[in-house]
Amino acid sequence: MKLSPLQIARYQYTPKLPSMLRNGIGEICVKNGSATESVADQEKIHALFPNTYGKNEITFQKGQNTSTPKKQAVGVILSGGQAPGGHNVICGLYDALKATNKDNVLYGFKGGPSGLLDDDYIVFDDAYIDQYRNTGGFDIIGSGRTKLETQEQFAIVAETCKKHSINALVIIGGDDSNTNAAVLAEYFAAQNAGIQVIGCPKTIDGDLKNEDIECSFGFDTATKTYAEIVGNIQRDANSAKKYWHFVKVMGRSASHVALETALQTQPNICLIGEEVAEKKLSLAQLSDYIADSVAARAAKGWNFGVAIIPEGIVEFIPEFSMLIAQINELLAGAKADAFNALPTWEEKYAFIEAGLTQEAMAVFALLPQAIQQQLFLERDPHGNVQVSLIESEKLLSELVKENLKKRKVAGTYNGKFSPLHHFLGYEGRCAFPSNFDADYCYSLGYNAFMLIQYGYTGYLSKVSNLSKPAEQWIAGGMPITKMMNIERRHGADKPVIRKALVELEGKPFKFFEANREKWAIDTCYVYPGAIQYWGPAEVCDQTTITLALEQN
Ligand code: FBP
Repeated sequence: MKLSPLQIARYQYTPKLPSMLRNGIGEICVKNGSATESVADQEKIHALFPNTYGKNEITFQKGQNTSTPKKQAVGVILSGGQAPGGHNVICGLYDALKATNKDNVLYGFKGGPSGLLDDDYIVFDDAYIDQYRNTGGFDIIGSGRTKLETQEQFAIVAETCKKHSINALVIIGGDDSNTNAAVLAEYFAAQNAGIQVIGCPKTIDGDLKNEDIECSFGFDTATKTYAEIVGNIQRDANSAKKYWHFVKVMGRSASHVALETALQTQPNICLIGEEVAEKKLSLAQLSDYIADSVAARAAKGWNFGVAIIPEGIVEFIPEFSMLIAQINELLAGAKADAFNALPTWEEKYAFIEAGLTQEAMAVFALLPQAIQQQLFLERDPHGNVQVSLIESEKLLSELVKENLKKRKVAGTYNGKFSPLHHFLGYEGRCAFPSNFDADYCYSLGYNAFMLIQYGYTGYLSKVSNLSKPAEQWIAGGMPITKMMNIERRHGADKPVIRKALVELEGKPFKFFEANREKWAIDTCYVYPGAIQYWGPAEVCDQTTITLALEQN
């Protein structure tokens, strides 16, 4: 494999650990915190997790290591979408495991949770691990989206572990994967299987966040990468002065990625899905809002601008959700075959018109034809519309175009509107981790091993105080059950980790809200440039603005 100069140089980077983990394995002891309770539905969660519920929060501190020496065999998986820093979690885990006892073994199960079911693994050694230090991606062992959630699957995982004498598993994943980690930990505890389970908080989406998890890893690097690109686009827009750029950014339902990218770049427009839902905004209101900015800027002679659109926006527009629900119903079961058999779009359109309510049809009729057709193309395995595939950036720019035409006729707008479209997602998920993510991830992995060494199970590797320099970070563990509540999923009550959406009362949104009016009309662009790995701390070790605002 040919290595880039940056990759070679990044191999030399030594990730920074929190001070309590810096003194060598023999000098790490446990400080017990208080017993925990789940964030809601305490009785139900307790009943579902009788063996792992209510345990104490713990932190590590400097002091004599009192853990029982024993040979450890640990398995690790990466679960879900890629996030920068995943490799460093494994490197930190490996280094702590080997520093504790060189005979300890780390198994990497390949392709995500399915690797555990298929017993598809590698055993890490120094040479293999060294190729992945401080690099982006999940290619060290691959990832996957198979869910570990049934008793049958748990029994297979127990068999796999037994076969290799594995006494602990580390699951690196998002809210669902960590929920499943807690369920698996409870299963093993109930069976007395002698297998511990530790989770690590991953996702670029930033929606695995609560009192205990200040941010999931990968959010920092991904948003800095998107902000660099949006900044570059803004500079191009401000140079050429002829395009409006509509940039959709990943992040699933939550708008954390969009908000952070906007805080870093100060675009003219950034929509926040959670606000759209709260205010029940319609497509017409959204197009009006954007067209107001286009018109106001055009009046100053600026026929250019940048709008950031969160990936999940359409789910939050009430009339759009209603339309999607009706389309799902319209094409349920065999009705989809009848629809698909119709040879022309005109016939399909008539079928749709006959099946939707007047209200839903009015929304459907508003959509550009390309988007109308998209709603009937890609369906998920349940036959539902795949909302994430809808090109909302094109939908909105089309609606704005129509809106501006009407303004032209009314004489209230006399500019030019040439939209361009972008979708930023995969560009950021495997970037070289920023120093923050390199340090945070390595610490999470190192810390995960200390939790294993001290015998904890059903815990999340927790590193906090993240807006401070790494040496002031606090390492420890939190029972995953503390983050759980009961939610309705697929028609059943399930214990799950609560997903964190953007809080409209939170400081990041408030800051954005206080400034966006000016950003919409003036040109206040900020150009963050590329992530820097060497140089002054204020350039290289900055956290996200979201984290800085949340922690003052
Ligand atoms: P996770 O929730 O698994 O971390 O994935 C995040 C994400 O990047 C979302 O932002 C995006 O909607 C989704 O993954 C894309 O999934 P895929 O990689 O399967 O295309």
